[in-house]
This record gives sequence, C-alpha cells and structure tokens, in this order.
Amino acid sequence: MAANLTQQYLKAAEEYRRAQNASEELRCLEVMLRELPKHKASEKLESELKQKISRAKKDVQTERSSGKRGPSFRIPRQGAGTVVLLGGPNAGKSSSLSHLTRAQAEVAEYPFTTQKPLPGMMAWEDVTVQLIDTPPITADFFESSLHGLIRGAESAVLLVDLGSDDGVEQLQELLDRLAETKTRLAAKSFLDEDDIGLSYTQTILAPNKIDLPDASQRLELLRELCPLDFPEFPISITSGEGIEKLRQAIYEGLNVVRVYSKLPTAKEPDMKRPFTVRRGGTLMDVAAQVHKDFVKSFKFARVWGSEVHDGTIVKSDYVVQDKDIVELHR
Ligand SMILES: Nc1nc2c(ncn2[C@@H]2O[C@H](COP(=O)(O)OP(=O)(O)OP(=O)(O)O)[C@@H](O)[C@H]2O)c(=O)[nH]1
Ligand SMILES: [Mg+2]
Repeated sequence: MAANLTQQYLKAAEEYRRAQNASEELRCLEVMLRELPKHKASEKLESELKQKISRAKKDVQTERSSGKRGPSFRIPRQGAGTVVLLGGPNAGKSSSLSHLTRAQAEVAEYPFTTQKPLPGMMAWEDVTVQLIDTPPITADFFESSLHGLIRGAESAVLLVDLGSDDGVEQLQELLDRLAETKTRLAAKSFLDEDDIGLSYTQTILAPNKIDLPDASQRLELLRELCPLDFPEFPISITSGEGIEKLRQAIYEGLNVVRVYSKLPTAKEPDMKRPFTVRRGGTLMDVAAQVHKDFVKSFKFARVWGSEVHDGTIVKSDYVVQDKDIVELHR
C-alpha cells in the first residue's frame, strides 16, 4: 500500500469507486494521479493510474460518439444515502423493500420474481434513505446494471433465505459470482490499492425468515459454512422481528450527521428537512448542498449545537455535529 495518501486522493478514490460513467472516472483518476505522492513505493500505483486514465479517455470518446452517458439503468440518488438490497432468489429483498418503504415491489413464492431494480424511500427519524430492490444474483444470473448500482451505493444489505435448505448455498454462490467481478462486498467500503478497479461496498448481513421452524439451525450453519465479518442482523419480514434494529443499522451505516439550516432573516430554523453530510464533514459540505454559489461566497456561520455555545461564529472548516443548527452568511 502506498504511504501518505492525501485526503484529496482518498476522496477522489472514493468517488472513483462509485463513478457511474467514463467521464466521472476520468475526472477522479486525474485527481488521484495529481495527488499521488511520487516515490518508489507508489510507482506501481502510478503506472496503473496512467493506464486507467488512457483507457478512461478512450471510453469517454466512445460514450460521446455513441451518445451514451453512463449505464443504461440509472436511478437518481435521493435522501441521505443509497442502500442496495441484495441476495439470492426468494431471500426476501422485495418483501424488505415493501416493508421498509412505501414502494410496492412484487413479492412471490417463486424465485426470480424481480427482474429490474426498484427504489423506495425508508424513513428513519426525520431523514430518508433510498433502498433499491434488485433481481437475485446466482451462479448463472447477474444482471449487468447491478455492477453500477452496487458500486454507487453507500452500502448493501445482503439477505439470506433461512426458509430453505438452499439459502446458505445460494449466499455462497452470490459471493463467488461477485468474486469473479471487480464489484465485491466487505464489512467496510474501500478501493483495493493494488488493483484500483476493484471496489468493495460496505455490507450488512440480514438472514431472513427467522420466524420459520428450522431457521435457527440454518443460521448456525450459515455462520459455520460461510463465516463473514459483516455485521449480522437476523430478521423476519413476516413477524417484524429485528426489523427496527436493521432500519437503525442501515441509517447508522451511512455515517452521516444531520444539520438544520436557519436563514439569517428567520426566527426559527427549518427543523423539518435536515441536510445530511458525511460524519467529519465541514460547513463547506453543508454550503455546497444549500447552493453551489454558497461555496464561493461563504463568509461565516453561526452555529447552535452540542459542541459550541449557542450562536457561536465559526469558519468554513468547522466540523458539523449531529443536530447542529447553522445560519450561513455570505
Ligand atoms: N416465512 C417468511 N416468509 C417470508 C419472509 N420474507 C419473505 N417471505 C416470503 O418469501 C417469498 C419470497 O419473497 P420475495 O420478497 O419475493 O423474495 P425476493 O428476494 O425478492 O425474491 P426474487 O425477486 O425472486 O429474487 C415470498 O413468498 C415471501 O412472502 C419472512 O420473513 N418469513
Ligand atoms: Mg424480488
């Protein structure tokens, strides 16, 4: 692993991991190359970045001449983050979407019911999270649009069917299928530095149907045969058991904080619709969401929150805390 990677490099690498088309890839790769500390240990990474850049340039040309911009299937991002529901056939992906959101996904006893991805919005306190139901992944079946969806999502929930003796095997099949590609799952999202095309998406394991009689033995078997370091949340969509814990874990996995904005002229802040920014983000990240012009013209802000006295004046590098109220001035 190349040492001393800058914050800008890591940010660009994260954006590259989630890029949805060649020009996004190219932009991120160029930042990565520029930010890469140049020394002996990083030579391999440098040459790999250069190769990727020349390939991305060609892809940009192809996309332009074919009029294609990004993947054929694209779901606009909404809410505090995007979480993709994955699993083998009948694992309960569509049931989960229907239970956690208002979207009406088709649920059926037979496998391969879902044929294309379907989004829905999950509420958590005063924020919403975008969930995406997907077709099943098996040894022979892996819908091509899923690559982009998995890479582009903040995280994945991997459902397992504990209602069938095949559930554990189907989970293994799915993991093996992904292992043949550059889109994989892990306890935390990251980009493999030895092969920067290889992306890992943060994943929670949700063994489903724990209401059924043999489910607990199958869960033991799952832990034995398929030991994974993903956080585990056993659930039953039918009885509701474990669902609220899963909902909470999905939100917490986004690792965001909520910030409420107050107009300088208003007496009260808007407490209905918080902005969400990555934990560790600054006022600049909030300003960018309010309006992109705000980033340039930002002067200072007043903050009411847990870490500062009410109405404290802060600069752009102030790290926002959950439930801060900010009044941006420009
Ligand atoms: N007993 C029980 N049955 C469930 C549970 N969750 C889902 N099911 C049933 O399992 C079957 C499959 O559910 P779906 O939600 O369609 O599964 P899926 O993963 O979307 O399936 P595909 O779209 O075919 O990949 C349906 O008959 C559901 O009613 C649960 O917690 N307990
Ligand atoms: Mg389905």
